[in-house]
Amino acid sequence: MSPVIFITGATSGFGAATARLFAKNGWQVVATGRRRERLAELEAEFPEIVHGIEMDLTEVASIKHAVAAIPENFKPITCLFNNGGLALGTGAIPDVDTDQWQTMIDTNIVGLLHTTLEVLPLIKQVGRGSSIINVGSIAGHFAYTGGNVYGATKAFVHQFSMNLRTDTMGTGIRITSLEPGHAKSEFTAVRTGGDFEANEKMYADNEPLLPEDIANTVWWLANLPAHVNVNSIEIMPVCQVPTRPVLLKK
Ligand code: NDP
Ligand code: 8X3
Repeated sequence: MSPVIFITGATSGFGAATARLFAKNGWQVVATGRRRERLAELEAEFPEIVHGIEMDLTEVASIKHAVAAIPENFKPITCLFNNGGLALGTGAIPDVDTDQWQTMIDTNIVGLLHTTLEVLPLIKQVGRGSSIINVGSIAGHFAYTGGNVYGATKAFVHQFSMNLRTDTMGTGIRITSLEPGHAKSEFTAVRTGGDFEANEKMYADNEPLLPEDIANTVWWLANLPAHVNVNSIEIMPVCQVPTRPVLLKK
């Protein structure tokens, strides 16, 4: 049987690129996200290999329903890619929208927690050689104006990943906090409430990471020898430096 990767946020950016890379290279893929039409595109591209399941990370019932709906031939799970997430808003406190704060917390923290809890029994069946790869961000440890709650949700992802390692000690599961910097996807369009022009502008005069760069990193992590655990990875494009990492444009 082929190894299986369960991906959150497979409808765009890092998740979609990872789904395609793994599907092309002999893995089966459970692809999740809210946008059914994009899941259908992936299924059509890789019939029998990609199985799409609609899932909303902000609804615990939706997560439980999605995991319960994984077909038998897509079990057990070898890798969980906890990638789905978002930033909303760029305002400095107190110029913020607290509904946006709540959505980021519900998606990036609560959704990731419940996905992990639900998928864990299916990963434990694989044990040695399996992995959970959680998407944090450089925003989890570099402060920038307007990064307030988004960055804090990603700091949570880092520490939760380390704590999960201790809780799952002895199971053989590897756990990584994957922390990218500036990367081109729909991230800025979502953050700005659908401004695709702002999205293009953000990446126009620089050379950001591409979703494929993240997919290649996930591939490397998931295929490391079974005794190797990379705790965390910070990955940036060459145009971004750790002393001044933020490219946010007002
Ligand atoms: P995209 O906006 O391109 O993709 C985000 C994905 O998350 C989509 O597939 C979307 O699916 C999914 N998602 C968002 N909200 C929900 C929800 N409520 N339920 C289910 N799925 C949801 O951005 P990226 O690919 O860049 O983002 C992927 C991850 O990487 C995020 O966690 C982001 O915070 C993180 N990140 C991004 C960086 C960047 O510069 N791009 C840098 C560092 C980290 P759908 O809308 O169909 O539900
Ligand atoms: C996305 C990176 O710096 O735009 O997590 O917040 S940043």
